[in-house]
Order: sequence, then structure tokens, then C-alpha cells
Amino acid sequence: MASSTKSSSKSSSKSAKSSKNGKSGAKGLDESDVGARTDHLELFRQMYLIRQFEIACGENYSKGLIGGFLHLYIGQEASGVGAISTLRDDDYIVSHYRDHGHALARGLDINRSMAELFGRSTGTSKGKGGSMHLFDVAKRFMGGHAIVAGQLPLAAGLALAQQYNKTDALTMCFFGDGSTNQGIYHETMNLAAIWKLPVLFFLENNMYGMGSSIERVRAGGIDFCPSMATYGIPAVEVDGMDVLAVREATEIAVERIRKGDGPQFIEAKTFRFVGHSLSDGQKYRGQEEVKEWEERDPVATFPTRLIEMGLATADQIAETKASVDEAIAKAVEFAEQSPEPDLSEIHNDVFA
Ligand SMILES: Cc1ncc(C[n+]2csc(CCOP(=O)(O)OP(=O)(O)O)c2C)c(N)n1
Ligand SMILES: [Mg+2]
Repeated sequence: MASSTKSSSKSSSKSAKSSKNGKSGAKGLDESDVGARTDHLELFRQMYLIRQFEIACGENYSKGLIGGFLHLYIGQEASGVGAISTLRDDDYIVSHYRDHGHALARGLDINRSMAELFGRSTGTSKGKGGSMHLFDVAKRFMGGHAIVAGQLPLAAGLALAQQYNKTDALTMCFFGDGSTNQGIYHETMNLAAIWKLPVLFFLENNMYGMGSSIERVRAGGIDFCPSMATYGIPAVEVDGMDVLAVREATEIAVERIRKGDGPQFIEAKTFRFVGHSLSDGQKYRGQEEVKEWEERDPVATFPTRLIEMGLATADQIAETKASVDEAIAKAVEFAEQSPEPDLSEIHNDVFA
């Protein structure tokens, strides 16, 4: 927590002072700043959308309308939204099983995403993937993968294709602290570095794997950036509760990758406010720690910051929330009313 707070204050003050057009984020913006204003409000909209989507998922899981495992992204919204806001449409994203936030930040349709969780034929994977396998090739969102660290070599493969085809597009790969003790993690880092692949390794260090703190299971401690020297991959730590700081750090890394500098590594220190999955009693951590992180809840604190910076009004925040709430209610309705996949579909899209 200490290092996160430290990097937080440093990066927040920095990011609060600069917007995309280089002007001050202070009060009294003129009309030429409308773009920046819309952009900041959009970051809030996405974080709020993810939060409300996840709350709705939790409710419908309890009702038995969503089956299988359910890993919620509550608390980590600033990390995914800030990072993905820097990407172009032709970049790829690969994620793990805690993928709803990444998918929604990428702009996957919320009706179809919700329907996927409900296991309905209108879902992004036709109802056969579920929560851990959201997928949308048109959006270059290449899943949703349930095997811890399994998405890392896939990211390297996608990045190799981008390099081979001489594009300046890149692959952003999200993974958790728990995946870093898998052998394939080290193999991927080494290969990506040797081949200078255009991949952004984005670690969401939420301090816990499934039921153990990273402090207990990692010999190198809770900070990952120093270990990246082993692979010669430039690494930066950022406060994952601060959407502007995440965006700023990611923008720099993305620019380097597009220039052909090879892989970059970002470690966002973040926290999941809820259990690993909905069947987690959280016996491995104290609630004081959770409360401490919740005080920095990005969804709750960002509106105040936006208003103070003169980037949004209280009315705009309220309107944004109301329209998201309505969209989520409609997504649940869409999912509930959609049919289950037909039995004749059982063998389709399973093997390539
Ligand atoms: C190869 C493999 N081993 C174990 C699991 C079970 N499992 C699912 S999530 C998880 C913890 C991963 O934690 P982390 O990478 O920190 O991601 P977080 O859940 O914190 O986002 C484990 C052990 C799995 N899915 N795949
Ligand atoms: Mg973790």
C-alpha cells in the first residue's frame, strides 16, 4: 500500500495538470477545451458503466441467472479504463478471466456481453463462453482466457503477427500478479524482449491471487518492476486507482512500442474490493485493508476531482449515471429475454 500511495500522489498531481491538448486542467476552461472535457467525462462514464455492470452481474448470479464462475472487476476500473483509452481500433487486447471491465472499456456491446454471462445465444461468444470468455474479433478483443497466464503467449503471438505484417499496431495484454509465478510468464517475457515484439504487458497487481497475498507467494515481494531488468523490458509502476495517471503512463509506453522499441511493462497497483469470485469468503485478508483501499474508490472519487478541475459539472455526472443505469437495466432485460443456444449448436465454433 505504501508504494502505491507514494506513486499516487506523484502521478495524480502530474496528470491533473496536463490534458491531451497540453492545457492546464484548472478551472475556467474555454470552448476549445470541450474535447478534453468530453474525454474526461467519458472516462468516468466507462468506469461507472463497468461498476454498475458488475453489480448487476452479482445480483443476477445470486438469482441463479448467471452460472459458472464469476470474477468481478469492482475496484479495478481505473486501471483498465485508463490503459485502454490510449489504444487505436487496430490494436489487440488479450485478457484473463476477470475480463468484463476490459471488454466494456474496449466498447463491446453491453447487451451482448450481459447475454454472454447469461449463457444466451445473443452473447458475444453465442452463449458458450460465459463470463471468462468474452470475445469480439471486430473490436480486436481476443478474450477472456480462463487459464492463469494462458493469455501471455497468445499476446506474444498476436504481436508477432503485427510485427511480421509491418504495422505499428500493438497488443495490450492484461494479467494478474498470480500469473507471474507460471513458467510461461517468464518464457513470454524473454521471447518478447528478444524479438522486440510490440506488446504492452499490463500487470494489474491487486495484491492477491485466488486466496493468498502476493507477499506470501512471491520471493521478490510485492513490487514487480525491478524484476523486469532481467528481461531488459522497460517497466513503470503506476497508481492503478488513478485513471489519469494510468492513462498518462500508458500513453508513453504505447508511443515507445509504436516506434519499434519492443515490449514495455506497466504495473498498476490496484485492488479488488470483492472476493476473487462470488464463492470467496475472503478469509485470507482483513476487512480493514479493504476499507482502506475503498477510500480511494475511483468511481466514487473521480467525479469530485472532475468537478474541482472544472472538467465536468454535477449535472453532467448525474446525467451520465442516469443514462448508464438505464442502459444496464436494458442489458439485463435483453439477456433475460434472449434464447439459450440451440442444442444443434453444441459442436459449432468449438474447434478451428
Ligand atoms: C493454470 C491455472 N491454475 C490455477 C487456476 C485457478 N485460478 C484461477 S484465478 C487464480 C488466481 C490468479 O490471480 P491473479 O493472477 O493475481 O489475478 P486476479 O484474480 O487477482 O485478477 C487461480 C489460481 C487457473 N485458472 N489456471
Ligand atoms: Mg491478483
